[in-house]
Amino acid sequence: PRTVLTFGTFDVFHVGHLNVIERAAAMGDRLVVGVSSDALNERKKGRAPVFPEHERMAIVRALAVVDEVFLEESLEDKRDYLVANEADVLVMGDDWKGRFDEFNDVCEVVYLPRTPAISTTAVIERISAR
Ligand code: C2G
Repeated sequence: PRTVLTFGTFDVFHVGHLNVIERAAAMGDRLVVGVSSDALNERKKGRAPVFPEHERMAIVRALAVVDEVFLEESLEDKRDYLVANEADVLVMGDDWKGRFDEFNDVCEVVYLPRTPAISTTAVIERISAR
């Protein structure tokens, strides 16, 4: 079976997240999703996600196309995550274009176009403007 791996924070889950996950699933037989931990987000973005990691993982795990979910605790461990999950393909949105090309030796690396005009930040702004 062809295993696809994708990563993300998936905070305030929206249709842009769904689109990338569904397209990733369509590229193989088994989809594994690494959900970024709260601590990783705090280090990377200087703030915690709106929803805590166990809630973000529960939402992603409940999607029909998702087979397995794990907590992504460090960006530096990406190679280990790919190998441990026996990934054949790494799929990311094209905001990450080129950033994971170094993993081409362990799997295929594919960047999919982002869904336009939606983001967690835009959703938060829309809600605060009400
Ligand atoms: N995404 C998308 N279209 C949008 C918004 C997001 O296709 N309008 C995709 C991103 O490109 C990414 C996935 O949805 O592939 C998750 O996005 P984020 O939750 O913003 O993930 P990020 O914080 O970039 O975490 O190891 C990498 C990190 O875990 C990625």
